[in-house]
Amino acid sequence: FHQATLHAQSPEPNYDETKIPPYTLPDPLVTPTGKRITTARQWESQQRAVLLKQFATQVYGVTPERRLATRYEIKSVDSSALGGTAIRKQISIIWTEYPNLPSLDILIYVPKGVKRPPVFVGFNYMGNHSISTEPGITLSTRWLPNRPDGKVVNNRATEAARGVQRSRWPLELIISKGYSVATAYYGDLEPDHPEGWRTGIRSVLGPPTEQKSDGWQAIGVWAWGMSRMLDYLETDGLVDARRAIALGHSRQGKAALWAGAQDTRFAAVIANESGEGGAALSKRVFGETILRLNTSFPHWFCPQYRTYNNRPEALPFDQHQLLALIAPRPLYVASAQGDQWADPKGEFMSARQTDPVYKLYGKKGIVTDDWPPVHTPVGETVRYHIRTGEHDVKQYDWEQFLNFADQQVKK
Ligand code: GTR
Repeated sequence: FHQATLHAQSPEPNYDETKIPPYTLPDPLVTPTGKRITTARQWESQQRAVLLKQFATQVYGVTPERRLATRYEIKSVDSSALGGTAIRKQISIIWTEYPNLPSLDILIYVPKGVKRPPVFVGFNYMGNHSISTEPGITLSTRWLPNRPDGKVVNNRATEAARGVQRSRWPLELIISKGYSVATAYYGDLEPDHPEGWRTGIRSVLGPPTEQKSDGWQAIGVWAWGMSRMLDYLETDGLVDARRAIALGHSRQGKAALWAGAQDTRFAAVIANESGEGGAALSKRVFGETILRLNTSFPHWFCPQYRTYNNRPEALPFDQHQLLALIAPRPLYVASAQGDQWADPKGEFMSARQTDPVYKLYGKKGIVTDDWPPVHTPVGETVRYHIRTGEHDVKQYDWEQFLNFADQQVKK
């Protein structure tokens, strides 16, 4: 995507702490007119809406308000999944006004013998069949990115694609801890390429052809989709939708944060290696930049965001304020040492900066400026860790997320 333009305009990514240009972060408790917020009530009545609007108009685009009419179709229920430990259910959200629009196909695992457990809600990258080798999972027939290993060819999954991302979804562990999982393929809503909108939700809701500078794009669509999954979960007696944990990795971490910021029904949010446009500070120029993000992925953010290409200092806010919009709900930001592109330290600093807002609610976030060493989670209601290894979701990450959920969500 536009590699020539990228090279013409942007220097090599910076990985040198001493070469970060000086910057100041806006205080989340100061309003744009300079007024200081001192109570949770003021935060909610004055600052929250202002910040939400800034992120909508400057970064992710405005989420359309129009509701699409839906019908939920139960496709399968298997009460002896995962060796008899779980119920596996597949549900399609059908957009009834638009019969040609692909359905959103949800896959749910619920531990047996647990009454209405909390539920992790998050998109997968390669189709529901990619999270487990269980043959009962419908093989996605949607557009998928081709794989060099030949498991996805001509943008279609083959039987060999079952379970290709199962290491990212340790279902046995999650189920054994008493949690359920609801996932769907993010491409059901918009295939992840610049022309993907033509077959997705944006073909009927706020298409680019009608778009203003603050028109929503793919990250906005995926965030919206998380809320639609939650709509469904609220109708399913098997899980407790009041304890739904929005979870996302990388680009889906960006979407999960934006979903959690807008939709306070999510009881907690987990952003794994979400990086630039997610948890990482934009003004801290390290790893990926706004310019690179908008150049590689022109379909992710609203057109207005491009005006900050190469000039993050002009942003009237930074991503710590997006994280603060999750308050007072539990928030987990996770990084990996091998993922410098996502600026692990910038993710930590951003999470740290939410502390004054959590304090308004009597909650403790991350109360240290010291970036912790690997494998040392820090913080209470807001938590952070960095692990060794590359950009991915690992067993280690899930173990921490589950501990966190035990303490902050399950109770
Ligand atoms: C990268 C992108 C990151 C992150 C990542 C991912 O190419 O630059 O912002 O979103 O993809 O989603 O894996």
